[in-house]
Amino acid sequence: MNSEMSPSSQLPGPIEVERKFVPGPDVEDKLCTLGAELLEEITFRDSYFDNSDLRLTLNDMWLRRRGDSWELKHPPQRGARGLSGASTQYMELTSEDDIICRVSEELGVPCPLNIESFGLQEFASFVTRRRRFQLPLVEKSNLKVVVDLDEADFGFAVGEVEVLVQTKEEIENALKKVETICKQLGVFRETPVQGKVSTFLQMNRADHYRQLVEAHVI
Ligand code: V4E
Repeated sequence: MNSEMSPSSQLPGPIEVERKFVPGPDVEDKLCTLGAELLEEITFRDSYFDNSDLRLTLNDMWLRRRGDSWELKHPPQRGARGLSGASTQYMELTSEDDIICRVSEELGVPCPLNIESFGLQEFASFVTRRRRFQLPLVEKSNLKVVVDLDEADFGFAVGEVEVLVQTKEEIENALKKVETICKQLGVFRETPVQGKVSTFLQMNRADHYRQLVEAHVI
């Protein structure tokens, strides 16, 4: 039985349930009021890759190199989109073997020895300065909530409330939790807030951006 058939079996990676927001000037004060603790301040470069047909991103698959590591985000359900309402759900793969397997399946090519051998092209690259906060654990809820405040080097800032879950059954609870925290921070919006990659494409690669909008990926 594979993971598609057995919802509670171990998935190849965690599912990231997240809601983005526009960070206002008082968001750090609000985080403080909620008892959030600054976990880290980090700076990293993300470079995103696809083939010449944009096969990955048009199917809502996001392959990136963050620093020295490869990561792949894709919707937890095949054929579905990661964006639902104003929140997103993506499976995160970090094992190179798992990434090669999933990407080769999507591109319809045999598995190469390494990710570079797919011969994909970089379509976005930028540096992010991130301040990551952790909210205190609430009794009876084992959901760890993290809030990221990101500033990208192309003049764009975005925040996100994020919960990682290990099974599909936990998604519903995580969505509710993320929504509640957005309301408590005063940043809740009914409609999705655009992230860094979408904004980068809108500013620098209008045709790629248009195709993603037409495919209802962003
Ligand atoms: C999934 C996705 C993209 C890849 C980038 O994902 P994102 O979560 O925005 O990046 P980041 O740097 O915050 O990653 P983290 O450090 O949290 O792992 S680009 C577009 N998508 C799809 C998408 C969408 N359709 N709508 C929204 C609101 N976000 C993402």
